[in-house]
Amino acid sequence: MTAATELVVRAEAVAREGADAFSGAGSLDDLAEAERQFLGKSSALNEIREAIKSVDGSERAVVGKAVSGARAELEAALSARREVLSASAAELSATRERLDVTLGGHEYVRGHLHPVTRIWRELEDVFVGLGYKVAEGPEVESDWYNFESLNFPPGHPARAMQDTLYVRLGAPETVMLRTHTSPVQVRTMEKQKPPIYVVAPGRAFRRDTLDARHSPVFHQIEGLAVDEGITLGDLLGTIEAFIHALFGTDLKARFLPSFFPFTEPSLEFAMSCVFCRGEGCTVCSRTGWVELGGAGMVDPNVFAAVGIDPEVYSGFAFGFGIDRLVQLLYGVDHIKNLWDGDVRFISQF
Ligand code: 2NL
Repeated sequence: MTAATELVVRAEAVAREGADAFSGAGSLDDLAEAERQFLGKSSALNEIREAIKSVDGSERAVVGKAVSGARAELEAALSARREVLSASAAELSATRERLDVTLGGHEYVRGHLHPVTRIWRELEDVFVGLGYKVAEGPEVESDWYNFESLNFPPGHPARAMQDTLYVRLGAPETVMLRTHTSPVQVRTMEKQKPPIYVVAPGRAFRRDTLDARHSPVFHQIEGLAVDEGITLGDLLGTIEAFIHALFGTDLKARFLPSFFPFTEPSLEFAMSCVFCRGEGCTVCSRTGWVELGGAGMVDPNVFAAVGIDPEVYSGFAFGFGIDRLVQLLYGVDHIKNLWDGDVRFISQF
């Protein structure tokens, strides 16, 4: 066998071997590896082409033709196999990576405001609608703002009524957690000349033992109107207007005489029961009424304490508990349920 014939035979063998390797490749990666082996720089076919130089001139063409024939055969087999493997790879990823957008996702659980926050804001809205401003102040107060200015003289028994939580700061019993939000109104009257129409919602603190309706931390809203010619009639009308705005115009307001050091005269007010609309039910103990809070005409001593002339101005003030109102509206049997941070309870409202 001449050298040329031997090269031709080798080229044909390489073409067969390569075509088999290509059609046997199980993946595109395997195919790329086979391509390197049979068509790459250091492939057997390249070696054969290099070897042409050692063949007689007259026989080179035969070998060259065999090499390019083998190359064409290999390339055809390669591209045929590549087509098959690419198609099945695409099909595989279409099944494996399919995203079913109709499946839906994880539920997004949306929270809501605490019912006390919500009622607090609704109350603010009602009073803003009546022309009042909303005021805030410190929760730690001095004796002056919490008691003295509000006509509780030192040693007055009404101070004992308030079950004050004192703060260990300065002289004994001079710094305390505010027992009501009235200090905010006093601060407003000191800063600002009448006319004053202000509400002070906020946290207040008393040394109460926790029971179904009392918590040492509670929320109240107080209102204050100071102007020329303010009368008890304005107070009664304002309370009625707020009850109508919040609960409906079919509900009535009721007033009873009472006592507070900072108002004279003083009264307590009730409204028709929101559940039976005054007919009598278990919520209102069949009376048709629910107690709301206290109110009265600002005592002249309070005006004197803040430098407002009681001969020129008069005013009324009122206050009631926000937590109590929430308990009533939602039928919360124990106040601790509002505050022990159990979202399963709060999410009901
Ligand atoms: C209640 C009773 C009340 C006031 C609060 C007040 C404030 C000033 C002057 C006079 Cl600066 N009065 N506030 C008056 C009467 C009653 O609250 O039962 N609160 C929960």
